[in-house]
Amino acid sequence: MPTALVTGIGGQDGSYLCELLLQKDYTIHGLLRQRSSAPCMSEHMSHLAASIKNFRARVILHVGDVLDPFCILKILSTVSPPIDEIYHLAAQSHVALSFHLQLYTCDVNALGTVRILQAITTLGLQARVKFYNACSSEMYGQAAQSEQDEKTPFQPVSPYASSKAFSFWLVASARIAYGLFAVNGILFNHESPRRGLDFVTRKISHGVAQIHLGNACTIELGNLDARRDWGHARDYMRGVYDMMHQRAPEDFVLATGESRSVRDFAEAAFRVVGVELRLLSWSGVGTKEIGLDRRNGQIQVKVNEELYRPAEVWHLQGCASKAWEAFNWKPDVSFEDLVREMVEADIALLKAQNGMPMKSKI
Ligand code: NDP
Ligand code: GDR
Repeated sequence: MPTALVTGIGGQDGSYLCELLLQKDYTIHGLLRQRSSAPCMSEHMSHLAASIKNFRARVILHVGDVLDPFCILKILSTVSPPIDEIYHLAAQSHVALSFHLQLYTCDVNALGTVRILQAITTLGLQARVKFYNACSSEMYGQAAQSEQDEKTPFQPVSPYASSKAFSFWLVASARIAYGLFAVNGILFNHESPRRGLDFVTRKISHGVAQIHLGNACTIELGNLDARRDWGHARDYMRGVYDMMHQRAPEDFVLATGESRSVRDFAEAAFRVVGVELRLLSWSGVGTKEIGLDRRNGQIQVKVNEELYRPAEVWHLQGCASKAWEAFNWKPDVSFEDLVREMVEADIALLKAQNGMPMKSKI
C-alpha cells in the first residue's frame, strides 16, 4: 500500500485529495495546524472522519506547521512504512490577504517549500520520494497572452503570486540538482462547496443562499470585472494525482479553458434561486455599482471599492492541452453545474444550521 504525506490536508483541496487517495488504498499522513480552540480537524476532515470506514487507521493526522522544519523532518524520518509521495498543499492561499501579510505569506508559501525540500535532501530521500507543489495561475499575473499555458512567462502582481513563483523555481531546480521526482501543478481557480468563505465564489453562493432564505438582503463584492477560469476541485485533484504518476516529472497546467467574470458568476448563482439580476451604475460613497432583482427591484449586490485589490489579475484563461495529451485529463463538471452545486449546498447547510449566519471576513 502506498503512503502519502499531505500538507494542508484540512483545506478544500486536501479533503478531495484525501478522498481520492483513500479510494486508491493509500495510507495518508496529514499535516494539520493546531488551533487554540480544539479540535484541530477542519469541518471537511471531521466530515470525512465520520463517513469513511477505518478513517483513523488510514489517515494519520500530525499536528504541525510548515513554518517549523522539524515537523516535516520528524514525519519523514519516523513514520513506518515510509512516505512515498508528498503533496504539498499548505499555504496562506488568500491573494488579497497576502498584501497585508507579505512577509508571513512568503514565509509559509515560499520558505515552507524550502523547508520540505531541504528535509527531503537532508534525509537523503530524493531517490525514493515524489514531491508535488501546489502552484497557481496567479503567477501569470498580468501576462499579455489571452490564454496561458506551461510556456507563458510569469508576471506576478501580488505577494501571494510571487511566493508561489519562488516555490515553482525551487521545485524546478530540485529536479535538476538532486534528480528529485518533483512536479509543479499550475492550477487555475477550482471551487466547491468546501471552498473557504472568503473566496469570491463561496462568498457569492453563501450570500445567495442567505438572501434566498431571508437571512440577508445584499452581498457586498469588490471587482466584478475580473475574469477567472473556474473548475471543480474534485476534477483538479484527479489531475494532480495523475501528474505524480507520469514516467518523468514535469509541470502541468490544469484549467477548463473557459473564462468568466465575477459578475457572470454572481448572475449564474442568482439564477439558481430564480433571480434575474440587472447591474446598474450608482455613485454612492464607496459604492460603484448595484445589482437589482429585475422582478421586484430589490438590491441584491453592492460593489464596494474597498474590496478592490492594490493590483488585480484581470484575465485568466488556461490551456490544459499538455495534461490532456499526457494523461487524458479534462474537467467533468461544467461551470453551470459547479455554481448550482455550490448554491444548493449552501442552502442545505444553512437550513441544517437553522439559518445561523456564518460571517465572511474579506
Ligand atoms: P485552502 O486555503 O483551503 O487550504 C490551505 C491549507 O493550508 C489549510 O488547511 C491551512 O490550514 C493550511 N495551512 C496554511 N498555513 C499553514 C502552515 N503554516 N502550516 C501548515 N498548514 C498550513 O486552500 P486550497 O485547498 O484551495 O488550495 C490548496 C493549495 O493549492 C494552496 O497551496 C493554494 O495556494 C493552491 N492553489 C489553490 C487553487 C484554488 O483555486 N483552490 C488554485 C491554485 C493553487 P488551516 O485550515 O489551519 O488554515
Ligand atoms: P483568487 O480568488 O484571488 O483568484 O485566488 P478569489 O476568489 O479571492 O478572487 C477572485 C476574483 O474575485 C474578485 N473579487 C473578490 N474576491 C474576494 N475574495 N472577495 C470579494 O468580495 C471579491 N469581489 C470581487 C477578486 O478581486 C479576484 O479578481 C484563488 C486562490 O485559491 C489562490 O490560492 C489560487 O492560487 C488562485 O485562486 C488560482
